[in-house]
Amino acid sequence: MLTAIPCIVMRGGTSKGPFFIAADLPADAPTRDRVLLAAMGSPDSRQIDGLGGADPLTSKVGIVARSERPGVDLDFLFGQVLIDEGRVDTTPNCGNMLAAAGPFALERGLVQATGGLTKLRILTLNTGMVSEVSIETPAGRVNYEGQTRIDGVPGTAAPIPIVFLDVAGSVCGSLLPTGNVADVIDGVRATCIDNGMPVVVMRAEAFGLTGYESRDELNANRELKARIEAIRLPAGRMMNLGDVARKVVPKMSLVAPPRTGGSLCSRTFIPHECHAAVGVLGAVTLATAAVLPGSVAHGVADVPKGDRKLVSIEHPSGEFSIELTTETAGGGVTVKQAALLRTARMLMRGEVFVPASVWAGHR
Ligand code: NQM
Repeated sequence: MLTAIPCIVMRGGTSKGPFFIAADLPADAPTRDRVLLAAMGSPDSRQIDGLGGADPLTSKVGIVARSERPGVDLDFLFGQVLIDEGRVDTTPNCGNMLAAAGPFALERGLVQATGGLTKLRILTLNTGMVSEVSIETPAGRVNYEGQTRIDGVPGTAAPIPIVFLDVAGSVCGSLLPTGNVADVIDGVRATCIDNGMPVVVMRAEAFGLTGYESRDELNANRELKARIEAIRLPAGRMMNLGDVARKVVPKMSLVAPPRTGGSLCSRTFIPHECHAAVGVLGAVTLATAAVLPGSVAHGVADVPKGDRKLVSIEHPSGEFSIELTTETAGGGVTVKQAALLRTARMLMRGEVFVPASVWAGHR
């Protein structure tokens, strides 16, 4: 016997995965996670018995509900479904999947369109982050087609601007959770920072790299991965994340001077595979590191002046621009707001089937 669960497969930014209405899934988290693992086909390196794409960027799920909180339209829970392990990690945010949460909610009637542009305030339950997402809704329907290009996705689509309102210390409790703008971990200078995503920023040079290597080249470098993990484990403890051996944060970013006219070049391990581009909040956090005097990134970044600036993070498949609003006082810099553009697309609408032995459904 199989249990059918309604879902829509959405691309959100440079990620994709099935989106569910929270009430369509089991209420208790362990059963919910077993259902998600069965739906995605984990654990299995090919995810052959499920919807997962056998890549961290396509092994993600979104769970959405109408919010009961004042001033918030939707609650969004992001799940990173591990591929080789039978686990769902809900510790971090995902700004890419977030871009698809609003269109999904409109498609499923959780919220109604308000004129040609629908602005939704979405609470990401993973970290308590609120963002304002704008979706084109001419004649009350989500418009997916448009002229916005984001690197890592072919073609163009309708823009989905996202404004992050308060992301400092999203998972770690503070922007610089070690209390320092730079530390030395296992002999490598590192900035441990969380402005939406816990990230350890290090110079590519410290690993004998240029920082311009391809994703495939870096993914094939086992020695490098072992070296990075040896730094990640103590960094996780220093960042108030405890034992991170089985967590997908902190992400590990290797940075170098910009090479294609941007502000900072990056290669980010999420945390064991190199990202094809860069995560949304990973990019916000890297852009923040780039403007913080004394950080590992600041020394190599080329950032525009002024308190409202576009910081362009170069990555393996292009660049990602973040508009930062900063405040400079007493020699210190504070990031007040980060804004960026994503796109999303509805790919498939239907039901996913999981064995009834995993969950028999709501009765
Ligand atoms: O940083 C990948 C992605 C992400 C997360 C990752 C993300 C973010 O590109 O906000 O979007 O860092 O695991 O989807």
